[in-house]
Amino acid sequence: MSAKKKNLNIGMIGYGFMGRAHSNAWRKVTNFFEVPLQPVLKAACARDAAKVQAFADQWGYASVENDWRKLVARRDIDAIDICVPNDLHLEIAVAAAKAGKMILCEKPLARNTAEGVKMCKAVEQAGVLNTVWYNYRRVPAVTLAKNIVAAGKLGKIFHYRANFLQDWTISPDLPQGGTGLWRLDVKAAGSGVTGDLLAHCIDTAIWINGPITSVSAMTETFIKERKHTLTGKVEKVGIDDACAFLARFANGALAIFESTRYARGHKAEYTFEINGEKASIAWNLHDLHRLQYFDHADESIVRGWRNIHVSDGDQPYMNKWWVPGLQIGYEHSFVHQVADFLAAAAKGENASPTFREALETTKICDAVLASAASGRWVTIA
Ligand code: SOE
Repeated sequence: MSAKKKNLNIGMIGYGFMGRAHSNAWRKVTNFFEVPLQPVLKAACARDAAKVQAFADQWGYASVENDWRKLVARRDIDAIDICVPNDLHLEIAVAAAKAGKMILCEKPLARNTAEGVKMCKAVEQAGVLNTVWYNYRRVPAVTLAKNIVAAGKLGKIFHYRANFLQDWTISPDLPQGGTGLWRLDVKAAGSGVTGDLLAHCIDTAIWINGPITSVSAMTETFIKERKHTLTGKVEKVGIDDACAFLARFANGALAIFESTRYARGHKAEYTFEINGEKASIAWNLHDLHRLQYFDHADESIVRGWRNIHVSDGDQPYMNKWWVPGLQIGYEHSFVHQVADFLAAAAKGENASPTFREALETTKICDAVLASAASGRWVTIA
């Protein structure tokens, strides 16, 4: 550990899929990035004492807590990393902000806008650094897409198209609720694919193409009842299993978004395509290190879609990794988020997206669900 760097003591709440992805990022970041703060895995926290101890041992956390309130109250913790189901984000974030901790919250920010507004107020009143883990922004090919659009290479944007397709909830025997399945329980998750998957698509879209002004959506819950893991009873399913919506951007572009957990054969297929006056770009999470690019300015006899292998040192983040031609993967997007967070935190600044920025995505998710319920276009407030 560097003697010169100031430590940043991390308190991790949760040990599931995201607890692992974030812990990996905290552990790896200093090996590859010259960050000004040294993250220290100080404590992992979860209710299940045996499981959280095993997690702490595996990932190198120095201590464990079984009550997040105790973790938040600890004076030796600087930053709280929230990796628990969505229904706990608000309470933990508000308490952590009051305790003066920096907060990194897993996406989506909250179950709905009302909760998100309270979270924004809490971090802003306390003046604590805050960010939300929308990790796909920091896949180098996605960051490159953002940079290409920002540089004006596409010209006026006409269309934005995004999908996030999965197939893991097709079986009616799958219960809802509890560890691993809280995403099917509307009380814990807030919504289904809209908050879980379309939130990613929306975050990337508004980051690259600016504000969305109105939406018209349809949703469906294909399996209406499922056994609840916690109650043992068959209960109504409150989440959206699938959602498709049309949108208008403030810059005049039209958009189509679709997400489902019922697209047999698709495991985590997040794709987007942007069509502009001068050029188009397309990206697919299943090939995440590639960016497809079509430039109308190319000489006509060689004009066509370029398949850019994003691994060169002058492409985003790539000079920190291997040598040109050698690609990186999913977990690196989290490492990049941590690297950006630490660089900003050392200056007392926030890394994007802040809670306030991520609230925009939550507002759009709420508008999408409201539109699906009413059958009408909804304007984003
Ligand atoms: C759901 O299966 C899920 O894990 C989301 O919760 C993540 O945010 C997404 O990145 C992958 O799919």
